[in-house]
Amino acid sequence: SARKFCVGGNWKMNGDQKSIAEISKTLSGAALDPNTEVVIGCPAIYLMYARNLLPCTVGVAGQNAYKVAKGAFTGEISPAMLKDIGADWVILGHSERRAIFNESDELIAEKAEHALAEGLKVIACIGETLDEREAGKTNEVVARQMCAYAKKVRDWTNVVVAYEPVWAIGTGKTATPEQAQEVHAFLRQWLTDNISKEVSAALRIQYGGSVTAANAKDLAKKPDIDGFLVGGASLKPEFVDIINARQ
Ligand code: G2H
Repeated sequence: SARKFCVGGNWKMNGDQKSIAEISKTLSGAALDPNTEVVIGCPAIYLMYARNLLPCTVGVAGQNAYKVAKGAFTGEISPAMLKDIGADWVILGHSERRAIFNESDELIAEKAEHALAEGLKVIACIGETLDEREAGKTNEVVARQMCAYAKKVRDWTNVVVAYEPVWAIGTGKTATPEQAQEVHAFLRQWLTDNISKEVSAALRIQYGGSVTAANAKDLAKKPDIDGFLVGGASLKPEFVDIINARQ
């Protein structure tokens, strides 16, 4: 497709100066597919450090950012701060932010709106829980989450959607390529029906949830899977093989 393959690493709350230097060295020394856009979500405290060590072709992302530029919000960071230190991206609405930190669809959408207004690119996460899938509510849940974003996002150019079924996250239980493609195709149709044909054709939809070097190639063959958001495996050398999954 015309959509550039886009692979995100999500280090979550992992890493230290030593391990980040090692990962950066691995990525600097590797032949990364020039047709894949790569971005790494790094703990905020190490963003500048990682930015300095990673190849300049690899983007860095915050894993969260608040919905306003500055002020009395102890413990938060803003999109303006991410931009200031050389991060071009932010991951928003990850299921861990939703489940552990009680972030609502509405708050996440407000964060996305503000991050985009500040010139950041946004990886907008969505995904159903196991209970929701077993109740047959997968499409309903991802549509609700997309609706919330759509209320606040006017221009989708700088948005990548990450579909991450919660039951597949960090569990080693990857969605099969068919299961993932089914939801990605639903999302593509949802975009056509609710946003526009143009946005539907252009918007990248990543799959996330226990992606490894072993399963990335088959997932990457599916027509509506435009990349990955990778947790555990992005901390390991196999991340290179995931970046190169389309080769
Ligand atoms: C899903 C994913 C990265 P993992 O959270 O966003 O993590 O690949 O470890 O399942």
